[in-house]
Amino acid sequence: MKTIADILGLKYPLFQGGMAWVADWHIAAAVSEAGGLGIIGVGGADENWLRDQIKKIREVTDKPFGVNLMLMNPRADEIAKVIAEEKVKVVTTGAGSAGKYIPMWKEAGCFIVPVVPSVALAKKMERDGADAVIAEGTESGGHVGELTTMALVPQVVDAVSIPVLAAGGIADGRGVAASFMLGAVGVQCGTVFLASEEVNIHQNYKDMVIKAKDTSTKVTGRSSGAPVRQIRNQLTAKYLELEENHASFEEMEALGAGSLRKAVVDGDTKEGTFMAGQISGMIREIKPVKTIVDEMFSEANKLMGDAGPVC
Ligand code: TUI
Repeated sequence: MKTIADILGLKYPLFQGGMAWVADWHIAAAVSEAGGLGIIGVGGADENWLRDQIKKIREVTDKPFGVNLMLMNPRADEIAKVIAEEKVKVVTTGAGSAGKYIPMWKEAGCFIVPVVPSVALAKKMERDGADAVIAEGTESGGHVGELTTMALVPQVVDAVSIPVLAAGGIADGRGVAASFMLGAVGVQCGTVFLASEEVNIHQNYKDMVIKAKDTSTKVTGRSSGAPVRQIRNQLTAKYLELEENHASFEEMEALGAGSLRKAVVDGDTKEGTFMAGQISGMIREIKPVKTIVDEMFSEANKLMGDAGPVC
């Protein structure tokens, strides 16, 4: 039977998460060159930014890559069109339901992989024509659902007939092996690439991940309906205090405005939003992407023998 890596022309069944502000062509090209699927994460950027990023990645690699559309982006319609026009090989989506774009992307020949936090959304995405789903547990960084990877992945695997990739808390061969044991055919990792040489983010962001321990991340925004996991700092303390005091949505929005840029571009350790997953505590050093990926899969293959990803 064909593996997801065979279908997409990859060495490893590994997607890189489409991290807003972080996942530009630099990290995407490095992951694709290393044998995974690099993904350009559009986040809150516009369609012109995406066109430029696609042009740049095509200049530096001929390996397959993908684009992630964050569905809360106000310019989602225009960005979805660019994805189709550029015939991007793989499209992942987050923070919403991708249904309305699927026919257009299918027409363009894209392989469509929504990120889902629940069985209900996985089933809906399958009905709407998705080619696979990524079941993402709440261990992940950024916008998260409620269920853990351990509970979510097998339930999604049982509920749909399309391939399922696992995400949330995976940063080494043990996580890959565990994902396969849960029935996943591949993994998506984000946090581990924050501690890579190639990722185009402020050094302070990388240092925050390296210094983090198991309990260093917090989820803010559960009460306002946009829960976001990030490394604890002065901003999260203020945010959680506002939430406890039932501050208005507007007050909390104002506090968070522009804070991801402050983290990624300015390295503002006090007022930036340093989105990262719970597995940050296991990540101890900055490595080249190729080393991260090769180590992850040689460890997974050792652990799993013939049941493993075989790559
Ligand atoms: O989307 C992500 N992770 C993200 S997006 C992002 S940008 C952002 N910044 C600030 C606030 C909010 C977003 C940073 N990280 N992961 C995939 C994911 N999707 N996690 C959870 C969901 C999700 C949640 C609810 C998907 C669908 C959903 O409801 C669908 C519906 O409409 O029924």
